[in-house]
Amino acid sequence: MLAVLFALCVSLALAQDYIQPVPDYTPSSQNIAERNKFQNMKFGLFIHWGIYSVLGDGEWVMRVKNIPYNNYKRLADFFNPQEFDAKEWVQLAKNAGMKYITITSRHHDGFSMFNTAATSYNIVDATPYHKDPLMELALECAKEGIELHFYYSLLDWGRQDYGFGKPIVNHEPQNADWNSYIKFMKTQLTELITKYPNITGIWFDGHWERQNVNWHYDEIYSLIHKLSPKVLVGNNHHLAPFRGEDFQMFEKDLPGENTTGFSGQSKIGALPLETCETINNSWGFNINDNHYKSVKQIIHYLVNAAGRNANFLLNVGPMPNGKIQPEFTDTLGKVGEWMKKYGESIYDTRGNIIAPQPWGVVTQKMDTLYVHILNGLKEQYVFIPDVKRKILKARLFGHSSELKFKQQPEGVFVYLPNITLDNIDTIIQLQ
Ligand code: FHN
Repeated sequence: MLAVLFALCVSLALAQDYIQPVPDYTPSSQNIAERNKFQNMKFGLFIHWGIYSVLGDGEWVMRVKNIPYNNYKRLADFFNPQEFDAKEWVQLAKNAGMKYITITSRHHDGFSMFNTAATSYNIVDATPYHKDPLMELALECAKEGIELHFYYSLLDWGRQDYGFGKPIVNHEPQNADWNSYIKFMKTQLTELITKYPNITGIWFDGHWERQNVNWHYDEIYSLIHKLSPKVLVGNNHHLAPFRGEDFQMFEKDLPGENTTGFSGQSKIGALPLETCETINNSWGFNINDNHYKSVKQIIHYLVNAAGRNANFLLNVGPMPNGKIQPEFTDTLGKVGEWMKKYGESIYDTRGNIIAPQPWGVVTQKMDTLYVHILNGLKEQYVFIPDVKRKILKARLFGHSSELKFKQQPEGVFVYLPNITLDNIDTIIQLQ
C-alpha cells in the first residue's frame, strides 16, 4: 500500500501538462443503454487474482519485496488453482446482491490470467493449471446474468518494450519499444473483447505511473468501441474523465472525498460513477491482513456511494488455490441478506438528488425518495433539505403505517417519536 502511495506521489509530482490524444467520440445507443444498466446495478465484486497470490503478500509484492522480474516469473510454476470453481464465485457475488464482477485479466506484474496468443507469460502456457479461469468465469456469468468487466493494467513491470523505469522523452520511454507495447495491448484487448462472451467493461489502471507518455487512447478506446460499442471504458487515472471513456472510477474514497490521497485531482465529470474499496486492507490475497471490514461498514459504503450516485465495487483477493477465504464469504453473505430486504432502496436508484447530510444520504427511484439514516439523529425528527416536489406520504421502509411530516419551502421534517433507529440503516420512504 505504501508503495502504491509512494508511486502515486512521485508520478503526480512528475506529471506534466501533456494532453493525451483522445478519440472523437459519440457513444452509440447501445453504449448509452449499457451505461444506464451499469448505474442500475449499483454493486459489483472486484477480484484481484494473479500469480502474486502464491506469496500471500498482495499484488505489489514483486516491487515491495524487490523481487527481480526473472525470479518473480517462477511463481507461475506454483500457481495451480485446483479449487477454483467459477460457479462458486458467481454464486458468491449473486448471493451478496452484486450484479457484476470486475476481475484482473492482467495486473502490473504483466502476467496474463487468460489464454492469450500475445505472450506465453499467461496462465494456460506458463502454469501447471493449463486452463483459462476467465473463460470459465465469463461463461458462468453469461449463464447467471452477471455482467463481467476486465481490469487491464496499462503499466507493466517486466516487458522490455514497456521499459519500466526508463526515462520518457517525447512522450515515449527511451530504450524500449513503445509502439510494440501499444500493439501488444491492442492485441490482448481484442482477444478479451472478441473471445469472451458478454464482456461489458474494460477497467484500465496504471496510467498514473506515466502521465506524460502517449498512451494512444485515441486508438485504444476507438478499437474497443469498434469491437463492441456496448463495452464501457473506464480508466483509473485519478483525473477528470477523458473523451472516449464511459464511466469514471474512484479508488478507496467516495466521489468528492479524498481521504486516501488518490482523488486529489479526480474532478467529478458527467459520466456514471463507481468507487472501489477492499474488504480488508489489500487488493490481492494477503495472508497477514486481518483488517476485515464489518458488514455494517460495507453496507454504509454501498449506501453512501448510491447516495452520491456511484456504484460500489467491493474487492476480494482470492487465495492461490482458487478459494475465497471464509471471512470474506461470510461477510458477503450477510451483506446479501441485507440487500434482499432493502435492495429496493439501492438498485435502479439515482443519487445526488439531495446533498449528503450528517445523518446520511438520499436515493431516488421514480416518485420515491429513500432517506437513509446511517449516523443517528440528535432530535426525534429528520430534516431533508431541498425537497422540491410535494410529498404525499412518509413511512418507514417495509411498514404500512404512515409517519407524520411537515413540508416547508426549505425541506421536509419527518417526525420519528418513539422510533428506535436501526443499527445499520433506518430507511424512510417519501412518496
Ligand atoms: O496499483 C493498483 C493497485 O494494485 C490496485 O489494482 C488498485 C485498484 O484500484 N489500483 C492501483 C492503484 O491505483
